[in-house]
Amino acid sequence: MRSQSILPVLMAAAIGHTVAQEEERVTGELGDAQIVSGNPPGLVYEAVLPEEPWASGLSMQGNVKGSIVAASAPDGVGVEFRVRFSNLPTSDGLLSYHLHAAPVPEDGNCTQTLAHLDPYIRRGSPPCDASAPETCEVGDLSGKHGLIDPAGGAFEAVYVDEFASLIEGQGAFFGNRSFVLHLASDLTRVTCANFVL
Ligand SMILES: *[C@@H]1O[C@H](CO)[C@@H](O)[C@H](O)[C@H]1NC(C)=O
Ligand SMILES: *[C@@H]1O[C@H](CO)[C@@H](O)[C@H](O)[C@H]1NC(C)=O
Ligand SMILES: [Cu+2]
Repeated sequence: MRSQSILPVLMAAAIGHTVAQEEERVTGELGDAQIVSGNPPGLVYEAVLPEEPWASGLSMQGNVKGSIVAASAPDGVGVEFRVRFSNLPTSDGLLSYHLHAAPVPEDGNCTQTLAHLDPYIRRGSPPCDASAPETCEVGDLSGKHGLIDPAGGAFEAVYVDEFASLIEGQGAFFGNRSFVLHLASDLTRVTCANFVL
């Protein structure tokens, strides 16, 4: 008897959930990001954070150290990212990081890297749904693969992003661009670096 009375409630809840998810699906003006296959085997780019802080009023003990190594995935489908940061600021909450559209200029100014790498014109708001990464900005690495909890001061992650490209000429190509590390709370740009082959 009990199960009979509860079943309609469960069904209604499930249907309501599905409808809500469909209504909220936000993707790019040019549609979902396409999975990139054919990334050339053995190709490796690296972005190493600078020694000198690009500081923006943060009370940091020296600069964040670290790098992102980006290599073609073994099967060519997407790019494998190896992310390592240390000396992270521990008093400003979570951190985010993204591939940005423009490179860092000579003077190290992270503002000049412009916005996220976003070839499908999705934009950063509302936040990316990590369970549907094809709907996210290609450059929103922490949106798709996780924010940084700086507790302990260090962070490491290894993952494949299927939508990033190491094929020159494609919109999702980032080998001539940069990444930026931000405070997740207000998007303050903490530090940034260029990818180099
Ligand atoms: C960095 O670039 C931005 C945008 O061009 C500019 O407003 C800002 O003054 C620059 N900051 C520094 C420290 O040069
Ligand atoms: C980087 O390369 C892409 C594709 O090859 C190109 O469209 C873009 O303009 C380049 N960006 C910069 C900042 O050089
Ligand atoms: Cu960013």
